[in-house]
Amino acid sequence: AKWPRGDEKTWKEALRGVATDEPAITKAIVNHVQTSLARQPHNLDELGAYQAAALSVRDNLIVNWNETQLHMTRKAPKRAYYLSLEFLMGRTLDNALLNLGLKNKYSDTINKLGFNLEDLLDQERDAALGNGGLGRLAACYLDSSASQELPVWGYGLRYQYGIFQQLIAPDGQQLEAPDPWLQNQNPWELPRLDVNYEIRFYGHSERLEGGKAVWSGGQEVLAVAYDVMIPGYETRNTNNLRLWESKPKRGFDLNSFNAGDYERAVESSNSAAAITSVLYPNDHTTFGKELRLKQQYFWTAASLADIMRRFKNLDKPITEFPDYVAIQLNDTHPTLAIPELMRILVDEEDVPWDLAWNITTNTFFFTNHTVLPEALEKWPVPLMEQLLPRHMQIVYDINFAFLQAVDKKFPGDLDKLNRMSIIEEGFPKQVRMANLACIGSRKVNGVAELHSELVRTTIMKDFVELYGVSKFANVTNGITPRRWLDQCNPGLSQLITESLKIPRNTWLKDLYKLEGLLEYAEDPAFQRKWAAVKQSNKQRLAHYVETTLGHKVNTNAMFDVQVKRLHEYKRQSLNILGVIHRYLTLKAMSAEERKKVNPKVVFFAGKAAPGYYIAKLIIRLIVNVARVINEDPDTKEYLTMFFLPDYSVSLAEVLIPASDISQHISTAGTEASGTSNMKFCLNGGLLVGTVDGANIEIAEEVGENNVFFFGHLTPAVEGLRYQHSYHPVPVEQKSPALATVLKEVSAGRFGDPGVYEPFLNTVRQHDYYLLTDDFESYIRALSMVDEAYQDRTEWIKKSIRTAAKMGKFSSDRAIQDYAQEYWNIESVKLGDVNGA
Ligand code: B1H
Repeated sequence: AKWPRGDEKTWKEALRGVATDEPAITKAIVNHVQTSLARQPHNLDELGAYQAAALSVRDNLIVNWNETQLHMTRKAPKRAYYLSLEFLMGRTLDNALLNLGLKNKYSDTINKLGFNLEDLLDQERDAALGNGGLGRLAACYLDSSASQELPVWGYGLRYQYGIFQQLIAPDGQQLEAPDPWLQNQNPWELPRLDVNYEIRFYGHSERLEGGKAVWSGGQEVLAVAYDVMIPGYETRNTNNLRLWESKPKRGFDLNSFNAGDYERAVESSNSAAAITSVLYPNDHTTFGKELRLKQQYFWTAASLADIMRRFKNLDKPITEFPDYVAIQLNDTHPTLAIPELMRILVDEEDVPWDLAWNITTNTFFFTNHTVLPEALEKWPVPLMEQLLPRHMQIVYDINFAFLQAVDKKFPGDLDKLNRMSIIEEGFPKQVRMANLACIGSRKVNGVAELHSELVRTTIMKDFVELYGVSKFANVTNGITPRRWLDQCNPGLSQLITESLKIPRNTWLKDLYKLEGLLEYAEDPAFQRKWAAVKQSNKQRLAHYVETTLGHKVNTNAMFDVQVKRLHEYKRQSLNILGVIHRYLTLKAMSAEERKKVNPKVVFFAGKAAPGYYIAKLIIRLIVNVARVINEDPDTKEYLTMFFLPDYSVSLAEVLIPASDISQHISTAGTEASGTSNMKFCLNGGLLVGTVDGANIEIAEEVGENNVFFFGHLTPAVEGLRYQHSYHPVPVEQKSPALATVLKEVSAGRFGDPGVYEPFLNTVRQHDYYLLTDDFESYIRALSMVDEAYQDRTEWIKKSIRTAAKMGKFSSDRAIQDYAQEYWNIESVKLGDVNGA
C-alpha cells in the first residue's frame, strides 16, 4: 500500500516503537516525571514514581493497542463482544509488565532511580468494578482472549465508584465508604470523547405499519467511550475493553437557565451523570431500582450502537450481521440488548420483523450464573413502560409470537404458558429477564457441570422441552494462570519452570503441561522446595496481617482460608460455628492434650451487601469471636482467627498463595461454580468443600483422595428443607455439638448477648441452608484435614498433585470453548511491525 501521508521516511523514523531496552525505559519514565507529572527528582514520591512508570508502560500498550485495532479493522474478522456490567480487573501495572516481558528491566531501572518496583506496584488502586466471581470471571476472560489473539471486545460501564470500601467498626460491624478509584487519574484508559452516542429514555412510542414504531421525546443522555487496553501474554495483540460514561447531552438546559431556574438546569445534568456514578453492590439480589434499569439500558444501547456502526462500515448486507458479530450476555444484566437490537433493525434499518428476529437469535448467547431464586432478575412492567416504552412494545410482540409457538407444541397447557411467558402476572406485572434472554439467544450455558444440569432441570426445564436439550450447554469457568499463579506466586512459578524444564511461557499458555509436576511428587528435594515456597508465601501474608491489623501470626500453623462475598448460601456461618466448636474443644482439653493439637490460623475476608442484615451480623460474629479467642492464653497458641477487612483482587493475590487449606462449603446446589476454589488449588492449597459447583470437577481432576468433601448432596436438599418446615427436629437431637455452640453464642460468650439472635434463629428455625444437617460431617471433614496435616510429606504430595492437575481450569480453555462452540471466531495475530 502507498504511504498515506507526507514523507514516508520522516514518518517512519519518528514513529516510536515499544521501549524495550533499559536506556529507553529509563528515558521514558524520566520523561513522564518531567513533563506529564511536572516533577523533579527531589520531589518525586512513590506515588509519582508509580505514575511515571505506569505512563511509560501505557505508552507501550497504546502503540500495540492502536496497531491491533487497525489490524482488526483491516482484516474484519468475526468478533465476539462480551457484555458485562462488571469487570473486576484489580491492578494493571504488574500484569502489563509480565505480559510485555519487561518486569525485570523495569525492576532494574526503577532501582537505579531510587525506588523499589514492588513498592511502586502497591501504589496502584484496584479497578474494582465488580462484586465478586462474576466480575472477576469477565476480567480473566479478557486476559485469555487477548493472550490467544482472539478478536474479543468487552463492553461495560465506567463507574465513578467501584465496589465500596469495607471498614470494620470497633464493635465488629461492617461500615461502607465510597471507592473513589479515579481520584489519582487512571493511566490504563484512553478517553475517546469523539466516540459518543445519544441514548434516549422515557418519551413515547407510536406504532406504524408492519411492526415498526417511532420512539421520540423524553430525555437524551450522552454515552462517552473510555477504552481500557487489555494486553495479551507475550503477544503484541492488545484488545479493548470499552467502558461507557454518562454525560448530559448539553451541560445545561439553557431554557431553564435563562428563565432563572438554575437549580433545575443543574438537576437534569446531574441525573445524566448519575447513571454511571456507582456500581450496585448487591451481589445475587435484585431490587428493581430505576437507576439500575437505566444503567442496563444506557450500557446496552451504547454498546449496540457502537457494534452496529462498526458492522455498517463493512458494507455487508444486514443478513450477514451474525457472521460478523457474536454477543455474549454475562448473566441477564444486558438482556435489554435483545429488544434493543430488534428496535434498531425494525425501526431504524427497516428490516421486516421475522428477519430481524432471525438475525437477533443468531447473534446472542446467554450465560446463567446462578439458580438462586432471589437473583433472577425481574423488572416491573410499569417501570419499563415509562422508561423504555418502545422496548416494552417489542417485548410484548416477542412474547406474543413465542407463546403461540409454545401453544402449538403443547396445546392447551395453560400452566406451561404461564411459567414460560416473558411476562409474570401479578401486581405489578413483571418482565422475566431470564426468559427473555433464553428466548432471544442461540445458546444458554451454565458455568460448571452440576450447575448447567440444574439450569436444564430447574429454571429452564420448560425451555428444554420446547427447544430440545442441545440449546442448553455447559462451559466450566476458568481462571487466568498469568495473574493467579505467575503474578501472585512468583516463587512457585519459578520452581515450576525450573522443574518442568520448559520455558515459563509454554506452560503458562498450556496449563495442562503442569501435569509434568507429577513426576516430582515423590522427590524429597522437590517437596522441600515446594514447601519452602508455601512457607515464604505464608510469611508474606503474616507480614500483611502484622502491618494492617497489628497482630503477630504463627507461620508454623496451618493456614485455613475462606474468602468470598458474605452470603448465607456460602455458609461462612458454618465455618465460624466450626471455629467456635474447635475453641470449646480446646478449652475442654488439658494443657498436655493440647500440645498434641496442630496449631491453626483461620482467615476470613469478604464484603456483605450493605442492606444484607444477616450477612453483616455474621461478619460481626466473626470479628467478635476472633477478639475473644485471639486473647485467650489457654488456646491462642493453637487457634487464632482473623477477619481481614476490605477483600479485593489485590488482597486475594496475597492470601491465596499462602493457604494450606481453603473452604468452599456452600449448601449443595447453590454455588454455580466458584472460581477461587480453582485459584487456591492452582497455588497448591487443598480444598475442603461440599459436593457443589466446580468443586466436583476439581475433585474429578485431582482425585477424591486429594480433596476433603462433606455434607449432603444436591438431590437431598429439597427433602431436607421440606423436613425443616413440616417435621422439624430440634438442633440438640441433630447435632449436640452445634447446639452447644449456639448456646454459647446466645449466652454472650463472645460479647453482645442478644445481638446474634436473628442469625441464630435462621439456624434454629427454618435452617434453609442446612447448617444443622451438615455440621457433624463438616467437623469430621476438618478432623480429617488435621490428621492429614500431621503427615507433612503426604500433605505436600497432595499439594503438588493438586496443582499439577489444574490444567482444565485455565480460562484459556474456557475461552477456546466459547470461541469454537459458540462464537465461531478465530485468532487474528498482529504482525511484527506496524500492523503489517
Ligand atoms: C454469580 C452472580 C451475580 N452468580 C447478580 N450470580 C448480581 C448476580 O449485582 N447483581 O445483580 C451480581 C452477581 N454472581 C457468581 O458467578 C456465582 O455465584 C459463582 O458461583 C460463579 O463462580 C461466578 C462466575 O460464574
